[in-house]
Amino acid sequence: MDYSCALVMVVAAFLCGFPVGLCETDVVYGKNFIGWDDMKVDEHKTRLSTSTVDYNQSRVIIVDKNGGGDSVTVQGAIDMVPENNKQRVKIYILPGIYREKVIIPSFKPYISFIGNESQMSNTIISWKNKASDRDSNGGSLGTYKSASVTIESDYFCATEVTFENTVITSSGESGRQAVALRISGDKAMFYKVKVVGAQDTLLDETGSHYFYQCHIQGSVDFIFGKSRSLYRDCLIQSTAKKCGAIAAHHRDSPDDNTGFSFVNCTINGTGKIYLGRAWGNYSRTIYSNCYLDNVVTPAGWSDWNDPFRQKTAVFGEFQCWGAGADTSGRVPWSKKLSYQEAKPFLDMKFIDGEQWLRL
Ligand SMILES: *[C@@H]1O[C@H](CO)[C@@H](O)[C@H](O)[C@H]1NC(C)=O
Ligand SMILES: *[C@@H]1O[C@H](CO)[C@@H](O)[C@H](O)[C@H]1NC(C)=O
Ligand SMILES: *[C@@H]1O[C@H](CO)[C@@H](O)[C@H](O)[C@H]1NC(C)=O
Ligand SMILES: *[C@@H]1O[C@H](CO)[C@@H](O)[C@H](O)[C@H]1NC(C)=O
Ligand SMILES: CC(=O)N[C@H]1CO[C@H](CO)[C@@H](O)[C@@H]1O
Repeated sequence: MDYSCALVMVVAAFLCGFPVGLCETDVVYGKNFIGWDDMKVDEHKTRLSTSTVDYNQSRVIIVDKNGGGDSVTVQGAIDMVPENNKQRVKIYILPGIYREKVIIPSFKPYISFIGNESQMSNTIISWKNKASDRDSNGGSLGTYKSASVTIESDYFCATEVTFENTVITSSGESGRQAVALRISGDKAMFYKVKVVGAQDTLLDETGSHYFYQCHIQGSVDFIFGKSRSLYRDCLIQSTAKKCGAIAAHHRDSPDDNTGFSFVNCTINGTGKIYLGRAWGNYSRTIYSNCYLDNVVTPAGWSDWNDPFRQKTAVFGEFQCWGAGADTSGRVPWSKKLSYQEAKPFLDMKFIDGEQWLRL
């Protein structure tokens, strides 16, 4: 889109107020990849001009709970994104605690959540639903709908934002599953993002996802779902009082290309936790080059009380170190991987990143 078109859009903004319609004659399809530019806004420029279009011609919507932006809520900003948008929309969230339940529907792709670089822990989207809460029909909400933030669309990315669910649970009481972030859209990247909860914190539901330099905190099954995801350079922190588990990857067939791969992550915190529990016969979780503190229980892995899964679950470790990395007490059916066996899980190829990430 050229500059004159951008001008037209600015004028349109004055004529009809927010939201700005995209320039109809010059719509280009959102690029089918995520790059660093998608996680940046030039805050200075955005502030100075009345334009809501940044230097890369993507639209910027500012969320400021104090009223200085385009919306005081995050959901308000999402509501301004046109349905079936063809271009990236950057939602720049100023520091503050946004107490709201947020959902990005599947027909709003190419959305970025961007927080101020130095304020990840102060830019928080927080809600407090748990699985046993009632929905509008009087039934129980269930785990999936407990999410504080739900992303159903593709090509989502986020940086410098905290996703939180404040429900507290002491080791797995029923009905207290409380998701902070649920991602079911395909091709998503999370960079320097924090996800905070207790039981069932991060529902990494479906699709291919990249978590880079993120901080994920919880107690029981706090990363769970059916996705194919790479977690690189992340801090995975247990808040379990006694026992808990990090990953509950769900896979029912040996042909599924899904799995959770943790590479160069730090695993620490409190309690004694499993690296993973087998949800479904073919659950797949791999830890490579990770620092495992003594929070990891010596047995390492759980078959979820279904011994049959011991034959088919794919649970492996490659070159991990730290007090929790001693594999001598591990369940005999987990694997110590060779480099060749670990290789497919070590980089972005595992999530077909070469097709949709340009980093
Ligand atoms: C981010 O926050 C810092 C500290 O409050 C502030 O100085 C800065 O202007 C903000 N914006 C950007 C783009 O860094
Ligand atoms: C591993 O992660 C640490 C910190 O998270 C980072 O400083 C380091 O560069 C990473 N190493 C590799 C080989 O990626
Ligand atoms: C876990 O590791 C992080 C990052 O290295 C560190 O800041 C934190 O203090 C550690 N927490 C515990 C409980 O060891
Ligand atoms: C898992 O394996 C068991 C034992 O073969 C089988 O009975 C069960 O149907 C399998 N579950 C699924 C979901 O395929
Ligand atoms: C895709 C694209 O146009 N990226 C540009 C965004 O703006 C920065 C700063 O002007 C450029 O360096 C990028 O090349």
